[in-house]
Amino acid sequence: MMLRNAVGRRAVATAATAVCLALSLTACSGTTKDSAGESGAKATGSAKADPDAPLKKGLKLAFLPKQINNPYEKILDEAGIAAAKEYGGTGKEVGPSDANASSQVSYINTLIQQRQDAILIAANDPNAVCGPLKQAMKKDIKVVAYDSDTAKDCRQLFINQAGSEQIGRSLVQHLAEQIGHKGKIAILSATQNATNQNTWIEYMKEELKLPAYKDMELVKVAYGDDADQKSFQQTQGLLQAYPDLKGIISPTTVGIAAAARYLGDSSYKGKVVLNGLGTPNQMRAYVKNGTVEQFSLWNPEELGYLASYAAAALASGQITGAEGETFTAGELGEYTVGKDGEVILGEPTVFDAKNIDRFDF
Ligand code: RAM
Repeated sequence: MMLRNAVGRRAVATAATAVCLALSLTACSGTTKDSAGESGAKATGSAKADPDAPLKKGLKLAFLPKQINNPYEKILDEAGIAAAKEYGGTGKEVGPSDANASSQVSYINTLIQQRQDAILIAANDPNAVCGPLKQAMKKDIKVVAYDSDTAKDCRQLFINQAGSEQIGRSLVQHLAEQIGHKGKIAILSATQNATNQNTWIEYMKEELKLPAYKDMELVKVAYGDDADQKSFQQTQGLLQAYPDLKGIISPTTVGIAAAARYLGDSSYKGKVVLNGLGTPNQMRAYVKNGTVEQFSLWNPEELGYLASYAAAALASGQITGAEGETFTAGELGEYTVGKDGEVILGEPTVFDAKNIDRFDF
């Protein structure tokens, strides 16, 4: 079994169902509004899917994360590479050490020269990578965005961790409950161009417009660039500028861990609520010492695994990226391609002191 956390996966499903029941229906509907625009399937031209085509042997996959030194992206890519071994292919991870808008471009060009069968990309910018990705697709290299999307016509599929609307809205809902729907809040994001964070933040802002949040004010969106030290300093800056801040949402695993480290050693510990997206292994200590009460995430191993199988299905002609096509993602089972080439992994899980020790990633 390639997924290290197979037991954890079942736990995720169970915990997610429980969380879902505890949330409003809107938060659990899984609908996304961020999929307007051109269909990713267009890039495939007139190719027809053959659902019975076997997965080709010897496929070469390249994973291009936002940045290689991000522990979250590492989990995704290692799981995707392990999945490739399951179906007789090979995978590798290449990528920049910072998450700049254009830092991935030269890597894409090299991967095209190497004639990879598929490029999987967690995009640092929806448009900066588009030219080279279109070149790749012209040369029949399949392009799958995972974690963070490109513009829709620059890839054939986007493997999304969960519905973007659900992620954004539920983070506001959770924080609001923790601070009694009252007070100043801030967001500590990743880079200014990150497609995934920006989409989630749009939905956070939408949620905050509802009457339930009339006594809450979003005072600032800060950017830590998914760099640990910058995220730490941005947290410090937020609290200096807004000493009466009640809560911070950090929808990035790098940001939330750095913010927790800052808060945990400061007089704000236990006073300023921190919520967002983190990995249990990075956040465990802060949950145990009372700095953080809860945060969310999906299983990143599953996301990498699903993306890998989706790329193989594309490269084998099982699917083209058109809405309604289905494919089997190994032990995760069957998935359906949604609107605009989006495939959704599942529901996020909320982690807290009660369940965090059941997870190891
Ligand atoms: C960071 C990255 C990544 C995001 C997670 C939640 O690791 O910004 O893109 O999905 O956080």
